[in-house]
Amino acid sequence: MLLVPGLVLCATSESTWGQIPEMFDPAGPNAESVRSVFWLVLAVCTVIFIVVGGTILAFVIRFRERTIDAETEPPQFYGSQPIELAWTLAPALTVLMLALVVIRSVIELRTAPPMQHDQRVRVVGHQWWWEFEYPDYGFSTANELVIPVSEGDQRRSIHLQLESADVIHSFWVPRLAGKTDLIPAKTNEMWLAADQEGTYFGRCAEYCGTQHAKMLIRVDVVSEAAFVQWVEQQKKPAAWNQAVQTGHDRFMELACANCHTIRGTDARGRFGPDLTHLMSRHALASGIMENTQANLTRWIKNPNLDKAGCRMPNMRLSDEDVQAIVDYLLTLR
Ligand code: HEC
Ligand SMILES: [Cu+2]
Repeated sequence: MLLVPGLVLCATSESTWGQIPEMFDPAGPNAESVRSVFWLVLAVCTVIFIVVGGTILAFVIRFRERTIDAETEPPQFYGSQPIELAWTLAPALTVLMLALVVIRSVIELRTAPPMQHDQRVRVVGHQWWWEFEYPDYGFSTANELVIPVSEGDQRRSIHLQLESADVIHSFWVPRLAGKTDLIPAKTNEMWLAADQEGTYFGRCAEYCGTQHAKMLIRVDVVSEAAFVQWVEQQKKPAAWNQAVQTGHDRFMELACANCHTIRGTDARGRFGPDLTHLMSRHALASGIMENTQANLTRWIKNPNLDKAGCRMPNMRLSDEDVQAIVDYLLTLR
């Protein structure tokens, strides 16, 4: 039964960002230590399973009743100190050993390694999207985290400061790190580092409401040079383009500006994603669809079509308004 929602979840990510979470293929030290703990625990449990299951099976066969003889009972034994001691001590030692290993890994994962050039990102979980703020550079983006690769003498650890704007969420990018919850009124921290350039996918791992399944994360790990270039681009305010003046004006007049920020304009809302460089993102609304003109139009016409119950209302705009606003948004590169 549990498999069904699991398969549905996988199918959702398959159709949008094309991958299923892969904790068995780590791309960084943090995910690697999670994997080794997993294998160790699995190995120990497998040995226990074989010993216990095997003994039960052997005894069932060896001591099964061969002749039906209800009159006499088999011989009864009571109490055996060595046996009692053995079955108390062996599990206690096993549990202690596993606990020590897990505690060591947890401490390791909580405290960042002494790497240079640390990068800080503030992650805020919202129903149902991710805010990624880069406090060192003064800009904010959504759903797609861009970080520099950590290799050679350019070791980079990324510090995430995790917060929530509403309910509990959980940040999980399996190939880079284990999960950490985002809890209202509390700040959690974690770090990660990526050994290989590439794109890694994740998702919210704590049920947070109806569209929890559509709260995907994309992490782009890029070279140092590409990262610097990306930061420079993101730092700029929105480009000004007179050809889309109507769309710009409609955006400011309608409620859009109350929920969204576009740096360099009057739009300073913080409730929804920052749209200053909207078109630099690959997907819309936390990975539910590709960021294309057609999808943008569909989204603004009625966000509920693709993300029912999402926190952006259907504004019932006229087709001309939608068209004008989309033309404007397309210039936000
Ligand atoms: C009540 C607040 C609110 C209003 C008003 C609002 N939005 Fe949104 N908007 C949101 C929220 C919240 C999201 C994130 C939805 C999600 O992913 O679940 C969002 C998402 C978006 C996105 C996708 C951003 C991304 O990076 O994926 C775009 C584009 C957008 N809004 C444009 C608009 C436009 C244009 C208007 C005005 C016609 C508007 N919004 C009005 C709250 C609002
Ligand atoms: Cu969530």
